[in-house]
Amino acid sequence: MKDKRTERLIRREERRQKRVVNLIASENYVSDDVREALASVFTNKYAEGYPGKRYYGGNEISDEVERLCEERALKLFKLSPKKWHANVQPYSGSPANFAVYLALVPTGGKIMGMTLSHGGHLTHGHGVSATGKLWEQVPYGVSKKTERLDYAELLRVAKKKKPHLIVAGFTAYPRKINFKKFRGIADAVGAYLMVDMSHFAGLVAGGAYPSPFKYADVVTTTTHKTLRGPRGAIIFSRKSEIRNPKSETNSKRKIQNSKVTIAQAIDKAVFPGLQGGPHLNQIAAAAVALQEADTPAFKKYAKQVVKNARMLAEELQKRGWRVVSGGTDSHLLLIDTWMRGRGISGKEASERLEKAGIIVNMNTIPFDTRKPMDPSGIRLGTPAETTRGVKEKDMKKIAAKIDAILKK
Ligand code: DSN
Repeated sequence: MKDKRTERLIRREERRQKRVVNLIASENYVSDDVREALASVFTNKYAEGYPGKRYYGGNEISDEVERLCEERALKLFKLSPKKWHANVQPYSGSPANFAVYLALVPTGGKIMGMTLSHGGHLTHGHGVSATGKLWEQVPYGVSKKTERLDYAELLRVAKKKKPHLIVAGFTAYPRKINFKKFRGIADAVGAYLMVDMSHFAGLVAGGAYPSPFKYADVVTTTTHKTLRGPRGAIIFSRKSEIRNPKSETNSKRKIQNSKVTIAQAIDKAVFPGLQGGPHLNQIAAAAVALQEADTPAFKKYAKQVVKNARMLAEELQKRGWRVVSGGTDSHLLLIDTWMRGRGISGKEASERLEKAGIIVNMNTIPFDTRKPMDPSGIRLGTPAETTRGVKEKDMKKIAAKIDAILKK
């Protein structure tokens, strides 16, 4: 590289990534092939529009790569192209979620999403996000007693507030989600069901977590977490007609006419609604990752991710740490490091761990009494270390190390 300064930073980051134990639940290490596609000449090309309908010339190969990515996305999750469409253009998870609301929820309409401090995401309608400014969030959380979803309470909230769209799928909820129950709640109030599977998409692909596709109208996912691809996102949407806007209440803006399908409305919302030209290099890299995920080796990987997370949770529990909800069914766990003042704050815990080469993020726990910038817990995840070949026996050692570092 001619630019030595940037090259040095890249090399330093490469060394840092190799040196540390990475327990950030949303990170992973992509293959050389994914990186090759990401750094390919597709980065030079503009391709506003969709395959076959572009605003620029020279897109015959771009069309092929985007179609390939769409096909592989549907195939990986066993979706019929007659019923489902995959839009592979979203730059990342936030614009993907935003585009869905733009397509399906009238401005000022209601999005029922999990509150951030219980494990939701900013783009599930949080007040500081544009999704909470253009739309109104109907927040829900976990039960105080079980720290798990309480579906009866969710139904009560939905009936009272009548949201236009309900979001299931979280960033810090370690348990399985009952998508069938979410469907029932959405149907009871005539809402769309959107599942944001960004965190656990790779586990769904690998058969290690329930699939939301039977129940959801729309499924969004980033491609860079458990799915182990480049940064980016995909929106899967049904080819069924969008609901009749006449039935919409509390809306300041009517949405599309009822002959439009959910998939068409979402395509329009992504481009030209929200984004410009797609990042074709990112799409090419996602195509590579989707094929990698469609292999027996990836299935094994996904199952190992969950086994590793379970082992980490059990070992930390044995050593006296409180694991939120009592354990995990997925790739992540939340540790209550504060333990009502008997332990240390999440910030101190993450700083101590980082000094010892273990990278985690501080995290609020449900009903946290502390502030988000210095919360009561940390979030741990196993996707990245599992990619490096870590197994349960290694997790036992990592748990022992974490325990020793966090003890007062
Ligand atoms: N920032 C991601 C996470 O860490 O969960 C979500 O977008």
